[in-house]
Amino acid sequence: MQFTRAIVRPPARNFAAGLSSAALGPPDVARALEQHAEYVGALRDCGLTVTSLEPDAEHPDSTFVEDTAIVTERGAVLTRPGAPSREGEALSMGRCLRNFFADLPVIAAPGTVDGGDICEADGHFLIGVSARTNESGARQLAVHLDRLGYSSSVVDIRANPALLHLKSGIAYLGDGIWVVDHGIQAEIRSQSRIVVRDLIPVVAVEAYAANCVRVNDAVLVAAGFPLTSAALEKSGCRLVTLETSEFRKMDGGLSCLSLRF
Ligand code: CIR
Repeated sequence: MQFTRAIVRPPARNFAAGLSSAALGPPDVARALEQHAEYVGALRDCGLTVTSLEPDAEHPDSTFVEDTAIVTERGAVLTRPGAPSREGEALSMGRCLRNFFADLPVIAAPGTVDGGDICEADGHFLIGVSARTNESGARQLAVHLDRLGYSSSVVDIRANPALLHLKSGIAYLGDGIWVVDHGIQAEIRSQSRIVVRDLIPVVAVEAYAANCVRVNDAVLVAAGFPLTSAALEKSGCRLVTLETSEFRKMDGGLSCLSLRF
């Protein structure tokens, strides 16, 4: 899919009050803002028009906009994020997305879905069931996607607590190219509805690098993971390397920082 737009939200001053299991210390908010600005610059360089929402200090995790919606070529679905402190983030995202999508179905309680658990591959959606996305949310999302003409299947990552979200461990780059964390390779290979032409394995010491993002003709990758970057380059990807240290401290990566459509 060729993207023309992205929605982002810079971190608020209390970004450090968000959820984290990373044990890497508190993020430096000024540095996070710089890294965010570089990320937005990279999206613009890829040809995207970027809508930047106001920072939202009521929701310190709200810079991770990806979790609040599933946006496709044919329509969007507003999620109900699985962490109670993040549930309210969907409200303002809904206001923004209604400018682009007349029909915006929502995931309803008791369902929960975090967008970070949803991975699209050529019209098929992998739905990660995780500590954040529950079975009710996955079922509701599958119905909404079916109405849009998309197929979907579930990948249960609950036995893999190192992965916060499905896309913490996998990325689809198009043309059958997958980037996959060492702990989830068998699960991805067993998915019968996707084409796996080239599986780029991510070794344990570089696990964070699995969260990379294809944006048109570029792949955004996190700085500091030479093995994964070398493997991606070997597969013919044009890499844009970005520093994400402050978002990593809050369990976030490159995909989480935008909705792309
Ligand atoms: C959270 O725990 O919800 C945030 N601190 C990190 C969310 C990262 N989002 C993502 O991977 N899609």
